[in-house]
Amino acid sequence: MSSCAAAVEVPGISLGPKRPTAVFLSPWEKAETREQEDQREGLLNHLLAMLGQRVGRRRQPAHLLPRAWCIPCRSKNEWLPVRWLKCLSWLLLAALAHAADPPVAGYRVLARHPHDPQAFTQGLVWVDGVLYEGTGLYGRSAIRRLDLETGRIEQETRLPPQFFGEGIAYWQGQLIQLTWREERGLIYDASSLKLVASFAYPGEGWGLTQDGTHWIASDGTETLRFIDPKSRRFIRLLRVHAGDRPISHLNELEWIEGEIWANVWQRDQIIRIDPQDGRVTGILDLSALYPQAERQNPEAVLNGIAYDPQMRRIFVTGKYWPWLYAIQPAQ
Ligand SMILES: [Ca+2]
Repeated sequence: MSSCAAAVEVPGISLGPKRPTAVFLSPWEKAETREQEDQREGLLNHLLAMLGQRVGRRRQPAHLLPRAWCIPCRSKNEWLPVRWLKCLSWLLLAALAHAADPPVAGYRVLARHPHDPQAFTQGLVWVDGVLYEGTGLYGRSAIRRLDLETGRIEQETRLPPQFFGEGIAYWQGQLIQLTWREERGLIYDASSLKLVASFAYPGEGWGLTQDGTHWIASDGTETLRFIDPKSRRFIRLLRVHAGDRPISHLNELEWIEGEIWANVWQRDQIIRIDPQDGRVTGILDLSALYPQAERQNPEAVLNGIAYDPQMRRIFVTGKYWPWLYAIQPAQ
């Protein structure tokens, strides 16, 4: 397997060419491209050839098998049990693919709080006991301060109708909010929610968080942008991957104890990302929190992560979700 160029230093705002997709699929996973299918087929053939040589060398008693299950060995007057070898190749590939998958962790629900079911949640952040939410859609976008226990909107600033609000992050007494395709970032005073400034932001804005030094933003691809808060220039790109598989559609973000946690658009899983190399180190499967069967709207996807470091609880919710959950991952 090839290695990943995970962190890339870039001048200016160029994101560079997209790396071709390389995938290590288990036998039953659906290949999304011809390249993936060919790679899997090649690996299976390689395993089959390797196993065939082994069996031939050890003079496996293939004559005990029906002839229909065997193929002739080129160098010797023997028959190889090719169907057995094929099965073994598949099992080996499955085991290899499974070994490369990040572990899925359990969690426990600490509390469930009401959440505005009309909120198209795009950003969530907890700052010293205060919960903020950024919402999207044209004409309905806002930034809000919420009462955790009741879900009541304590204060709200609406965005101009031409702005589609996206991720939010707290930074030095201010809240930063990205916009989807308007290429502007908005800055609010955190205590009054008054818009105090804006800045140019090239490309699409999706999720936003910060690690104490940089802002970290997603744009719907597998690449995270590290941004210098002063110059607002992109200073580093981080490609997120599980094994050799790029993980795209990264959405809402949260910095949690040295890791980046990310929603993946239209998935009920949150992934944990190593900020050094972009590797997915774990997965939290939240599909049982608000089951798909109960959702009225196909856009009601999991989106929104906030972290309370004092009580070590993680708040999660989604677009149009009637509930916001406080959870703790299993140790
Ligand atoms: Ca967040």
